[in-house]
Amino acid sequence: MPEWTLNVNPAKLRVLVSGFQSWSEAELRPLQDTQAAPLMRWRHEQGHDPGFLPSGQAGVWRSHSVLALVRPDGGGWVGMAGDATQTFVQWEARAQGDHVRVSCILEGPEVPLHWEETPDVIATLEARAAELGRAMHARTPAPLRVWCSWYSYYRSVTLAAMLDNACRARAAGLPFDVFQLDDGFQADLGDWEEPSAHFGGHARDLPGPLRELGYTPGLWLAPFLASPTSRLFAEHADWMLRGEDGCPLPVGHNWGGPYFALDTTHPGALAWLRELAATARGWGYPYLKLDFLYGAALPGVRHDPRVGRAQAYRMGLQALRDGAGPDAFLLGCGAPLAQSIGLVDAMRTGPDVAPFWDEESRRVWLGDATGPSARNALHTALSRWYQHPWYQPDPDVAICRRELSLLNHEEREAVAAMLDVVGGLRASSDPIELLDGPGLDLLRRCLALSTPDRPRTLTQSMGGAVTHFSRGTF
Ligand code: 9PG
Repeated sequence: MPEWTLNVNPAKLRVLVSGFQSWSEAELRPLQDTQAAPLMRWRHEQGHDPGFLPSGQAGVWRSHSVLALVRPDGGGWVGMAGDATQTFVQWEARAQGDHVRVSCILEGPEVPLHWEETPDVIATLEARAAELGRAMHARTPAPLRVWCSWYSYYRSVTLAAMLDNACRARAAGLPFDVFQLDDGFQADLGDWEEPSAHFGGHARDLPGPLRELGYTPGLWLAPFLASPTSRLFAEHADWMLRGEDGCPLPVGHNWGGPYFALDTTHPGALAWLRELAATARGWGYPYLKLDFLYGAALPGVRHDPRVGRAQAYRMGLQALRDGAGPDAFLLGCGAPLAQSIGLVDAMRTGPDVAPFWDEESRRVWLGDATGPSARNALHTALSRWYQHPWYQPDPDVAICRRELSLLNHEEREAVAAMLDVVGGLRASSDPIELLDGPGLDLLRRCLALSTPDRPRTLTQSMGGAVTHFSRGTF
């Protein structure tokens, strides 16, 4: 295990960390603070790497792929993985008396590791992140403007609501590129081809009318998951990732109970994934939001024990890419961050936005900042600004409506401004009929993409925003 000792006073340093996957926390904090360790052990898998949990000790910080220590003058140290196709690179910084110890665990084959002192942490982080992006053949297509059903209709979405919103958006001249159907259209997790009872149609009924309105159809899938009640699980229990006890491993808790994940080293599961993505494409969806992808990257017992979890994850994602086609636009969500480079076009880089600012009970008292809130989403997405060269970031939706929301005027404006700072995808979930004049104006501002000369100055403002967090603004 590579280790370094820095003769520097820990009290003077801040540490920049980034968690396992989209929803895991990323932040810049005083090194002597305590990294939040979630108290709800049964929820760990959803936001944290169960193989590398925060220690919960003051002065000990853990981070995936990237670690930076920042001095007050902006100089410091940067650690970065040189490759993530088969390896998880897990950093730890530990304050010890008058020095700091940094170590790095490689889970998977050896990869080049960059660990260096620099007079300019921001510049070095960006340069190293760009190198990792190039090494893994990152895809960074043009960003898209997306309407997504989740943050207003949640699982009750209907075909009629999708069409109503698309018609109203067209009539109002709202410049969306994609209309994306989220969770709720399917009978069960894994049974994607059967509609839910309430949807009022089939997912394949939507693309035709959307195209006529001038929008690209988008579809949500959690392709690596199977619920215990699904036909997929009943017919192919042998395709599931297993625990040491040989039983299918529960990989999270949502949709009213625990759920399982596919073992993406199983040839049957891989063929099924290719077929699923090809089917969605065949229904008319060239934009796929692939959610809960972390499930295939968890530690567990696999059909092919020689394949590590990072490689297994990429085999599953590659099968989806092969089925969807090279020109499909794939948005990763709930996905291991560095391990997805080159296979997705865009990536959610924080937890879900919610129509309220903060949920202090879960964040502070339960030590879990991976839950939905406007605060958690912005805090995390902003702290990953240097990941731009890995894919288009998706900082999640703006909320412009006043109905069905607890956000006040300042909070709505703050979300909109921060999304603009993050850049990448622009998205909204607002039912168009709930938007009054000021709401429509705010939405139009949110959908205005950054001009091409923006990133350089943005980078500077991002550095400023990140510095802000450490003063406790968020
Ligand atoms: C659909 C949603 C939306 C959303 C995604 C994702 O930990 N959890 O239980 C958990 C549940 C849902 C969730 C994230 C975490 O949201 O980010 O945009 O697609 O799924 O179910």
